[in-house]
Parts: sequence; structure tokens; C-alpha cells
Amino acid sequence: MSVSFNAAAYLVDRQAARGLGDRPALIGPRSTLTYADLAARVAVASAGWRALGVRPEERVVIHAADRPETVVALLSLLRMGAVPVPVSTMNTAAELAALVTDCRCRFLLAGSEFCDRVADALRGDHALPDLVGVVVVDDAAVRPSPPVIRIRWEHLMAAGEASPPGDRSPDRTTEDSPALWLYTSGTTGSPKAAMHRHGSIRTVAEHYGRQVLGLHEHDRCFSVAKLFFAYGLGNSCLLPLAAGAAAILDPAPPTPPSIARRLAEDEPTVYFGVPTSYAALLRTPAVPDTAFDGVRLAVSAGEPLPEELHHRIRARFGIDPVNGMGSTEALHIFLSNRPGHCRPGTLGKPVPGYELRIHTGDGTEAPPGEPGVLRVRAPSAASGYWCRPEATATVFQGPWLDTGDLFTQDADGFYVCHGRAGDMIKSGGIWVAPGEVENRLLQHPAVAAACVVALPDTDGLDRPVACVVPASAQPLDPELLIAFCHDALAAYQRPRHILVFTSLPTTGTGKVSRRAVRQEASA
Ligand code: 3SK
Repeated sequence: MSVSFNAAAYLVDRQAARGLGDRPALIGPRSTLTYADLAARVAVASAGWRALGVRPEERVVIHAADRPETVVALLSLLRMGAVPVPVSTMNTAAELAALVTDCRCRFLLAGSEFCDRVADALRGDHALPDLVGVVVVDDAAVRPSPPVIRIRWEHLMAAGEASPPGDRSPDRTTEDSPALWLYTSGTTGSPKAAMHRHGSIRTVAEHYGRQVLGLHEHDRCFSVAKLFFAYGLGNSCLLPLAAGAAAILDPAPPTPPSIARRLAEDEPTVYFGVPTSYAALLRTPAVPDTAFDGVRLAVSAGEPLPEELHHRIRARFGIDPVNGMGSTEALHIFLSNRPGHCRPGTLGKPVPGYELRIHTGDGTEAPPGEPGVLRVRAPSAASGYWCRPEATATVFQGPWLDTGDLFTQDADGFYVCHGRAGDMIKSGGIWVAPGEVENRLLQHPAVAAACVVALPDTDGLDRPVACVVPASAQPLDPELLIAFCHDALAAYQRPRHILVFTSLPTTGTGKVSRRAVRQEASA
């Protein structure tokens, strides 16, 4: 029998009850919400969703930038038992339409920055048969055609205000009730939704946020990863709120100048970065060496932090990044170094409550020092992927999650990652499916064959590189091909370089051998 539990009440109401009502909860570019403000708004918005006809366990897609309103929307949906689905703001209109179709949401929340894209997704060629309404924050220029209606966020809040006070109460959720979905391309290509439970939100906050990072109510957390990533959602919402800390939200894309501004103006004490953003900060002389002086804890995750980069960060900024690893399926970080005890080039040791094993190809445990695929027994594991039984069976092996990453353990028990067991590329902390990039390249008439592989850039971070075979004797213009990819692919998916091959090496069965392509490309 599952225990009654509502994650929004745990994150918000509890802090007001602890006497933290006057403390900052969400710090946005225009306003700060205290815990008392946040509790009131979340309760009213939950009644607003109910007034709109949203039912418990129904999905609502959130396509919005990191702002206090976005967090209010997300928490209010959790409170009334619905299932927020924050989706990447880097998606194209077609990708957004595909996710809306896949999760069968009836309502979509559109942030003001992305109204054009949402408008494109709503246009004729994308059939969205389940969609009933679009809730717009600010006066976004989304003009859905009937029967889809447009609801302004203020109207939703006004409807919540006008509802009976009982409609503001948390729903009868339990620890195992569906809480939120997060889309991932993960190990098997096309995006699939990992379905998370209310109880998992408390698990990640208490096991990693409290026991590993020691977050507390005087912390101010800033994350370069945005709310629609599992990593960003934990960093900018779940972990700080559970600790009574403040989350600093920046709707702008994280660039070295914008990150330096947040560090200088908002004075975070805890910084959540990804290796790519640390590398970009190092490459920017205008970022002062003292930029991290007020930060007591700097975290790195999203992809393993190369040892060399760790040393350069320490030398320039005087911080020792706490390198860890999580997954969308586990909701947040399950393997991490410990503050003050970081071993550069490793991902540390299991987070308390999580168990790890390294498996060889035949499913047995790898002998000490031998590489194998990492599995994690995660108390915060998703219950599976929505409508993807095969991918679910591959990744969710009983109580174990198969990460698809190759690992060894050093003599002191620290875990070391050796890259993907499969072909997926993780670039800038985001999964890139090589097939999607290859498809686009093959749409160009000058390309006969294409294979996209990961090669390290000058910082040692994996980036997609395209190996293409020309369709004719005409020389291929690499810049033109990259520009061609610009039109259809998100920035993180685009190949950084084009290498011209006369033919692609194949395996014995005639398939392109990615490993051989990669070897040739890196030679
Ligand atoms: O990639 C990671 O390391 C990660 C960390 C936390 C949450 C989610 C992910 C994918």
C-alpha cells in the first residue's frame, strides 16, 4: 500500500511550516518569490488548472524558459496530481509537435520566448488531435485556431483565485503516483518519456542534495543546465526547494558573459555546471579569475569532466568541481565525488542509497579493474518509458538501470567512465542520435553516405563529427553542409567538422563500422 505523499507540498508548504516563509525561494530576472509567495501562487495555480478541467494524472507539456512562473506552473501541476512534462526549449517546432503527440497532452504551457515556435508547431501540417488549449505566459503571440483555445496565465490564476479554497489543496497522490515525465533520447535513439513518481523527488533531494552536497536554507543555487533537463530540474527546483534554499533562475542561454553576470550579481553559493560550460568559461579571458570566490560548492555533471579540465578549473578559479553522474531515468545524480574529497578524472562513489555494479557482456559482474557496463539500483528510478516496451525492457532490468556507459573502478573504489557502450553521442551534456544527423546530411544532394561519430574537441569533450562520402566528383564544401544542418538541427546536434571519405569502412556483414570510421577520423 503506497504512502500518501505530494511532492509539491513537500517542496513548498513544508518550508513555510518550518518558518522559512520570508526567505527567498525563486530569484528571477525581474522578481523574487519568497516561500510564502511561492506557496500561495502554487496553491492558486493548482486550483486554476482544476478550473480549466485538467485532471489528475493527465500530462501537461511545459515549453518555457527558466523563470519563477515556469516553476510555479510545474509545482502547481504536481500539487493537483497532474503530470508536468517540461520539454527542451531547443526543440524545433516539428520536434515539439512530435512530443505533444507522443504524450497526448490536452494542454500546453508556452513561455513568451517560444511563442513563434509553438505557433509553428500548432500550424496545419502537424496534427495534434488531443490538444485542447495553450496556456500563454505574458501576451505571447500564439493564436491557435479553433477548436484549440488560448488561455492567458493571468486568467488561469484568476480562475484559481475565484475557486473554492478546497480546490487549492494537494491531490490525493501517493509516493508512487505519477509525478513528471522527462524526455530523453538516451541510449536508444528516438525521444522517450521517463515516467517519474512523487516519492523519487524526495529521494533525490534527501540522498544527493542533503547527504552529498549538504544543501541548507542559506544556500543560493545556480545551474547552467535548464529546468527541462533532469539535471537542471534537480538543480534549480527540486534540490534547493527541498532544502529551503533559493534558486537563481536565468531565462537566457548560458554563455560565459551571462554566467559571469549571474555569479557577480546574484552571488550563488552553489554552482551547477557542465564540462562544456566550464571549458567555455576557461576560454573567456573577460571572466575574472575571482568569479567563483563566493561559491562554496561547484558541481559538474552531464558528461564526465576530463581530468585535464578539472586541473585547469582549479588553477584558474580556485574551485574543485564535484564531478558526478546521473541520468534522466534515475532522475538525478547517483554517482558522485564528495565535496572536499574529489578525485579528478573520476566520477567518485555511489550516492548513499544507490547501488552500482559493473557488468560484462554476458551479464556477470566484471572482475575488479575490468571494464563493463555500469548498472545502478536507484530508489529514484523511473517506472519505465511511456509506450516503449522494448526500450523499457532494455534499460529497466528489474530493480537495475542499465546506463549503457563503460566503467571501471580504481583501486580505491572510485568509478571511471570510458564512454558509451553504444553509439549515441553525448555532446554538451545532451544526447545526440547520430542517425538523426546522418538523415539530415543525406538530404543534401551532394552527400552519398554519412556516418556521425564522437571525437574529442580541444578540451577533450566529445562532439559530433560527420564523415561523408561525396555523391559526385565535385568537391564538397564543408561549410555549406554545416549551414545545411543549421536549418534542421538544434545547435548541440550539428556536426562540428565535416571529414570527406572516399568510402565508409564496413563490417563483415556490410554494415558501416562506426568504430572503424571513428578510428579513421581520429587518425
Ligand atoms: O548526465 C548526467 O550526469 C545527469 C545528471 C543529473 C540528472 C540527469 C543527468 C542526465
